[in-house]
Amino acid sequence: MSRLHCFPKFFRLAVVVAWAGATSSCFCGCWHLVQQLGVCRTPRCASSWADLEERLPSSLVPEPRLIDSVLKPEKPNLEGHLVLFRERNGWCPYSERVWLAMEAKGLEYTTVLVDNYGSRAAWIGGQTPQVQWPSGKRQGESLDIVKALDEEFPDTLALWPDKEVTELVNAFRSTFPKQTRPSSRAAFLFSWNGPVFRSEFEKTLDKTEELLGKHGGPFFHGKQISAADCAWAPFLERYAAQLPLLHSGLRPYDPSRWPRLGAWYEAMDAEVPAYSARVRGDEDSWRKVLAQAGYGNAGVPPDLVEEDAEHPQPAVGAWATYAAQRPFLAPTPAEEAAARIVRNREALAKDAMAQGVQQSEVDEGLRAVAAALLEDSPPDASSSMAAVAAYLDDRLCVPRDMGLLPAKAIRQLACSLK
Ligand SMILES: N[C@@H](CCC(=O)N[C@@H](CS)C(=O)NCC(=O)O)C(=O)O
Repeated sequence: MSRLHCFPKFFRLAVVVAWAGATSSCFCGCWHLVQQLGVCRTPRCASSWADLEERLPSSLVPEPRLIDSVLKPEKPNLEGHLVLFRERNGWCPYSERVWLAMEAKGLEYTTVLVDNYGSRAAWIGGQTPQVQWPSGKRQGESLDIVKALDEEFPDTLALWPDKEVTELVNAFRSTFPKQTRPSSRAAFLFSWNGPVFRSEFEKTLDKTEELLGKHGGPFFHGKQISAADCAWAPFLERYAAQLPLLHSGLRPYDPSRWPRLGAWYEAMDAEVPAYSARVRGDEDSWRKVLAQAGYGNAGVPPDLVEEDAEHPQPAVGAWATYAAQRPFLAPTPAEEAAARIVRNREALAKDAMAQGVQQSEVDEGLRAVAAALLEDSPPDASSSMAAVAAYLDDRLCVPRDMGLLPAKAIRQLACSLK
C-alpha cells in the first residue's frame, strides 16, 4: 500500500532538471490560511529532530511499502501481495485512475514506482499502470484493472456496479478533443497542428456538463463515486489546473458557467478523501508540467496566462477522514507537511545543498520550517528558514512528494516568508 511517498524523490534529477527555470508561484501568502489547514495550538520551538519526532508521533509509524524502482532497481519479493505499478512522477493519468480506485476502496497494497522517461529496472516491462494480484498474475490497462478490482475485492466499495457506469466511462472518448497528441504531461491539450482551440475545450466541457446531469450528480453515476469518476478525474483535474493557463478565464470549475462540473470538482475534493488528501496534483505542479517541453507539445511549451485572480479554485479537502484510517499520517495537513520533513530530512538536506542552500543553513532551516508548520502564530523567520522554505516550495511536486493539502501548507508558509 502506498498512500504516501515523498521527498526522497527530490533526488530525481531527471525530473528536477526538466523543471529548472520553471517559476514557482505561491497561491496565498497569509499565515492564517496555514492555520486553517490545522495546526498545533501550543506553539513552542523545536530545537532538535528528537523534539520534532516527539511532537509528531505519526512520523515514527512505518508507512505502506513503496519501492522506487529507479533508486532500488533489483527485483523485490512481491509474492502474495497486491501491487500497484505506477508512473513515478505522478504524471501518468492512467496510473492515477487505478491509484484513485484502490485508494477509494481503502485497499492495502505495495507500490512500485516506474520510470517512463529514463532508466527502467530490468524486471519491469510494459506500460503503466499495472497491478500484480496476490496470486502473482500481472494485469495492465487502467480500466480493465479498475473493473477487476470489484471482482477481486467484493467486500469493498463497488465502483462498477452496472452497465450504466460502462456507458459513462466510454463517453469519455467521444467527449474529449479528438486527434490530440498522446502525452501523459499534456493529455488532450495539443493537437498535431498546435494547441487545441478554446472553442474545442468549451465543447468538451459543455458535453461533460450534460453527461453529469444524467444521474443527478454530483458524481457521474449519482450521489456516490464510481469507476466513471476514477476514469475521468485525472483528465478533468489537469483541465481545471491547466486550461486557465492556456486560455484566459477558461475555468472548468466555474459554477456560473458549468454548475454540474463545479459541483463535481467540489464533491471530489470534499467527499473523496483520497483524492484531495493524496492523489490529486496541485496547480503549481501542473503549471510547471505544462511549461515543460515534451512530446505532447511537440517540444514547444505554450505561453501561459500569468494573472487570473480567480484561479486557482480554493482547495477544500477531507484530510481528517483520510488520516483517521492511517496511523502513519498526522492529524492535520500542516502537521503532515512537518512530518514529511522530519521523515525525509537526510535526503532533503543533501538535495537542498545541491540546489544551492548553504550547508550552514540547511539543518537549522529544515527544523525551523518543520517547527513553524506546527505553530499557530507567524514564524520569526531566520534567513535559513526562509531559504529552506523557498527551496521546498520550488522543488515540491504534487502528488509525487505528498498530497495537495500538506503541500499547500508548505507553499503558504514559503509565501508568507517572501
Ligand atoms: N490504455 C492504457 C494507456 C497506458 C499508457 O499510455 N501509459 C503510458 C504512460 S501515461 C506509458 O506507460 N507509457 C510508457 C510506455 O508506453 O512505455 C491504460 O489505460 O492503462
